[in-house]
Amino acid sequence: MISRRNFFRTAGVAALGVGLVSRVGAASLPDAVAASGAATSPPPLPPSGRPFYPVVTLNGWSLPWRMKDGVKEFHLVAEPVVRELAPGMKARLWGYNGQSPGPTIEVVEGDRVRIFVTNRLPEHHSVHWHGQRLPNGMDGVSGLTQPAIPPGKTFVYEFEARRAGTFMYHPHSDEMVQMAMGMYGFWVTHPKDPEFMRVDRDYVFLLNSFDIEPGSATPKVNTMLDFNLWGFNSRVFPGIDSMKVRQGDRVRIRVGNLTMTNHPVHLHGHEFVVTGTDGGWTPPASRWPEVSVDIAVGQMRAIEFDATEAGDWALHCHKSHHTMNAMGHNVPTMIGVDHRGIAEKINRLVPDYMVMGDKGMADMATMEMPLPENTLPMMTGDGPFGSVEMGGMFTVVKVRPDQKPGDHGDPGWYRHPPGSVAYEWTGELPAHATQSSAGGQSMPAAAPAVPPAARQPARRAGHH
Ligand SMILES: [Cu+2]
Repeated sequence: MISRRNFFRTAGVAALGVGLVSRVGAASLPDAVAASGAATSPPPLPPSGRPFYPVVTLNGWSLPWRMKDGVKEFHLVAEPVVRELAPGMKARLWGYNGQSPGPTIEVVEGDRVRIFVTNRLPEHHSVHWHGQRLPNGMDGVSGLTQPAIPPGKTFVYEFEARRAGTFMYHPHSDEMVQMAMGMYGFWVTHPKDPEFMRVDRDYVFLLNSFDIEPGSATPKVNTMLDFNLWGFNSRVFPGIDSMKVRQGDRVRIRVGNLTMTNHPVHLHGHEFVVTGTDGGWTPPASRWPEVSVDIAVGQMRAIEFDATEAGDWALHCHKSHHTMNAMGHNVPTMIGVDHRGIAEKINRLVPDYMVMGDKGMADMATMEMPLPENTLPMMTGDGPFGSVEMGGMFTVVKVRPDQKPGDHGDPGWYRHPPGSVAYEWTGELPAHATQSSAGGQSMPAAAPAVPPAARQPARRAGHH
């Protein structure tokens, strides 16, 4: 069993000295523990209370609690935070206990739970416990079920975790702004019987999105759909940790969506079933095999599969714009356009203007681009065979025969058995395979002759 002290050390967390104003008095408040980084913390076994198998929060951690007179007490602190989205880019967000998203709260069905919420934001706040059965006055909708928590104040929520399942928490107070700034977290109520629906690996993460102008660090909170950074738990590829799995493990991945659009989450190499929603476990007769599951706004889906196939398997949103990092969506399509002459003319006005994209956009993953400070290439990430040409909502499930039970260490890239990797054909080719079907046919090109970037000298290369 991991001790509380050891847990703090492994999780890289430190106690915060918080100036608290509360009618219960500072002496009776639980520690406000804060995480200092974006590492995935190994799951601590519960040091007190009823037993459960903890979840692993991708690039996140679970909030420690204390037991007081049979009540499980947590302390959430709503506050401005700095979150590294991926190496090379930090964002000024709002979150809980040092990070966005906030820490995962783990309790057991039937637990009496008390959550102290301290508001260190510059504006008022409240926390809604999405999906839970609880007294109406604990539902956290400011104005409707409680007065908003003013800056500097601490409110107390208390209820019984009546139903096992996966829930989210998020503000219900200036909600659009506070969620656009990164405020949300996961809540897992484990079943009373730890063996019920037992799995070997149990991951949780939230889908999220930000609109951060390259060169700046604060999200634009009024953006409705045109986000430029798509993440798992406020990280973007290549900043998202991989999931490490032993071959044959039963794996559960719980994914919540608190963005402004749906995300079809796709797993390679395996079929899965949806075993849970935020409404509870799905009845077994309602499950069918899938390789993608569309997660609508405000929904959670728990998927489960037997990781029978060894390898490095991609797990990503299937909207291809969501596996890109910051880029301009008003870049014209230049495929098939000969713009060498245009580039010469533009270079007389903008000396370092670069034309690209006439053969596709894959060169953007590897070219040395003049990027502003504090932003990320549109697609990147080195794999064992070259650039992965991805960004955003993308990670890898690493299935290995020799990964030890409970070991979340990185085994490195998969070593493919000889003869099991796609290879180059070196034999003869039939004639129709050596010439383009479109060859010799005159068709108009898709793009305007002069890209808009040429009219915006400050935005070099039209790539942001
Ligand atoms: Cu998506």
